[in-house]
Amino acid sequence: MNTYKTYTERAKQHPNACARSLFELMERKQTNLSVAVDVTKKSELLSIADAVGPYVCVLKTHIDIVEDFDQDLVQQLQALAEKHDFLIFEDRKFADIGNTVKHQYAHGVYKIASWAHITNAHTVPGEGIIKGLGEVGLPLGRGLLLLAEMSSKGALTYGTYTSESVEMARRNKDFVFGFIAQHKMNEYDDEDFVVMAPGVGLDVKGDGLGQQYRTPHQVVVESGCDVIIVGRGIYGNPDQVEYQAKRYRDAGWAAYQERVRASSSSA
Ligand code: 5BU
Repeated sequence: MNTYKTYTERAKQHPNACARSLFELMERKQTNLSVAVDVTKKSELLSIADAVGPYVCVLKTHIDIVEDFDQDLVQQLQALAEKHDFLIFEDRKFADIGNTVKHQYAHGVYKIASWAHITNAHTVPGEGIIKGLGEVGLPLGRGLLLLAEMSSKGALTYGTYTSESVEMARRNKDFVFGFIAQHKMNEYDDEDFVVMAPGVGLDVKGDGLGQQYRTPHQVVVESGCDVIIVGRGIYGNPDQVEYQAKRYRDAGWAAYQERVRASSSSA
């Protein structure tokens, strides 16, 4: 089934509050771009977040790589999220038993649940990981993405692993609103998982460490993903951050519009 609704239509119908806010924000700002800001200095993270802020729906962090992390960083990130109207996604990739991830999500140095609207988890430990994270995240209105497919070469996330991950999401729709994946994951007319896809680049095909890049057109039009995640393609050259953010925003949005047009003309 290859019909695609607009983000606005999906916002109106989606049962998950986090997905609704994301779709509304994407349409309001006309962007399906998420920037992955993988830098190790607080000042650099904040300055890139401020520069790309107007062009993104989601800012993706790896907070544990920031050498001078402090609570002020979190407050400033939250202020930028307000200023520019974006959601914060901590790409924590939780991967332990429910009881452990609960603490990793709520406590420790980072207190991720207190500031990240979205986080993600591997499904390798089984469904307890979703239950554990949900005990912390659900009361705060947070949303969870499951890692159904990775972008890197040789990843073991395929076949039964991926389909069982989708089954886990189906059983936990109150908290899980989608996937990190490389393809659209919906199988039924009444389901609407958000797919955020990393491994997006317009200029190179890989990074020599296993990453594999596809274009926004391949990701959004051909594979039906909803949000493109771009890291080094945007912040790799410090002089071009804003220019590249705009370029990827335009490419991602054009791909989305093409998909909607193609879908309405074939309906
Ligand atoms: P890049 O610089 O565009 O290659 O960064 C990609 C980001 O997405 C980086 O933060 C990764 O940790 C993240 N990522 C990924 O590349 N592939 C995956 O399958 C998952 C996350 Br899950």
